[in-house]
Amino acid sequence: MRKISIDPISRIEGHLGIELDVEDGVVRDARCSGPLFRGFEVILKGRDPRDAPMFAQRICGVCPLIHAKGSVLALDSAFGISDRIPDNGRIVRNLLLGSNFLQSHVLHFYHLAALDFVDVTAVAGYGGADPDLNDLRAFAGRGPLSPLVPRYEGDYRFSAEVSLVLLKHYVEALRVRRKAHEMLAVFGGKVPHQCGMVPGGVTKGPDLDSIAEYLWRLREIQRFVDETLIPDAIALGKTYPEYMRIGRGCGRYLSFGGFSLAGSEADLSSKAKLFPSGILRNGAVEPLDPSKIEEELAHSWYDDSGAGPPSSGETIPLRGKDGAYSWLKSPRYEGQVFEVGPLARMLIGYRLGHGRLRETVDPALSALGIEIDDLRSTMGRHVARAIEAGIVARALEEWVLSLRPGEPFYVDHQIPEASTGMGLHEAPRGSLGHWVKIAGGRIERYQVVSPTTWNGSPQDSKGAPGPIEQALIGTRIRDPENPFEAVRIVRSFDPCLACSVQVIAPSGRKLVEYRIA
Ligand code: NFE
Repeated sequence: MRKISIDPISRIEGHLGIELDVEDGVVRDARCSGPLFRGFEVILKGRDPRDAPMFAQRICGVCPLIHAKGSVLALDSAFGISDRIPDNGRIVRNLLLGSNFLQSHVLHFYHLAALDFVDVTAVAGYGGADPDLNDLRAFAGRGPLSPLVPRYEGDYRFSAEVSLVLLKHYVEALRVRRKAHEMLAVFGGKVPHQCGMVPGGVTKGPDLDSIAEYLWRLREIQRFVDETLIPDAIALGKTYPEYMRIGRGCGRYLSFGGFSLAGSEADLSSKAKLFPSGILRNGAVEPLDPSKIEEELAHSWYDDSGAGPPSSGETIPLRGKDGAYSWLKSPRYEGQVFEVGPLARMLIGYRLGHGRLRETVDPALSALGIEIDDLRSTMGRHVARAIEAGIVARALEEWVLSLRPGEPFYVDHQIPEASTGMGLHEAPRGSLGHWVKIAGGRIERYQVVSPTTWNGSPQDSKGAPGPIEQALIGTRIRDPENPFEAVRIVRSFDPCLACSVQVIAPSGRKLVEYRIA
């Protein structure tokens, strides 16, 4: 048995390590570990509940919007106003979050994952006049610079000519992301930590200027998504067809649903959502029941007494606990392992025949010559994410054009002395939940379960590995010194460790000392 340790994995958000046991060239066991502390749940205790969105969105610079949204949904429900949010407020919230979805999906494909398959060193041989490629060549020529190199050496199959086209898209994608940030700032004031989304609605109502400012940027991004991102993802799928089978994972999928089209955002069963909620297992979609979510701690550095539903579970750090190997907890639904993210949303929505999903997905499936269930794989996650960007971009256009200048965008409310609230919504990387308990008008408890906590979770009490671990197990590794297959699988989940671990010790007590070698 050979052990491979990749720690930290580069080109993801935050610190994630994996350890693989490899025998006869095949991964027999995998451990996925989040080695960092964060502190938001504890920081929020004792504060005015209205502080929560401002603090929570600082959990992560990549997906701050969804933490603002999870938080305002939890507070809307705690304040008893979930079904009173004016349409303008609901729609502007969608516009804010949707801008971040586009930014995040473009970021992941080009700047985090593509270089697993595209040889960036092809730019060294570029002799043309394209300023983007010349900039990239100059940057790469400065030496071994992250995020380009060092890297595990993959089997790069695109010709030098096609690689240069894809690398040009890599640079263009930076400008597209800036446009998406600008779109967000139209209604959110600033990025990454906006000030538009608040309990009760939003702080800025629509006017014709802001609608136009948002729309022209959106149209540029739409064009990039339709004409560049989706074709590039399909080209990747065609060029690396075996990755439609590699890294399949646990085969169960979960979605909290999101982007309300009408009515209360707290109504999880609503069909009026861009992404439906549901549980996909054994080939069928079942309704989501949030009371069936529990966090297990068998292999996490926490005291076991804190296990249970997020609404009552505790976060009691216990570094050095026997058998533990991660600061991530293990969220489970009815005790089972579930994958979350764009692939989960697509499989659930497709099976439910939801909205215009089939119209968008079917052409991509036929271009790839595959069925919907073939997407359950490393490459399927990339394709699903790209297609989803197209779906979100189209929906954003409809939403921004349905705003009504001059009509309400916020509802006034009182902060209750005592209450509880839950905010569930889909994030770019999957299902996100915020739970709040208010006592004496202040936050008494706050709990966050992020998408990467689901996907990157360690083994549970029954010994079932988490989704990323299951996707790694069974993979053939050609060269243990150069395990590029493993990082390709891990990156397809788009993990974010900043989001996944939010605990610190009370009052600065030292929990563990790291020596950086
Ligand atoms: Ni930090 Fe996040 C998203 C959330 S992932 S990126 O999307 O919530 O755990």
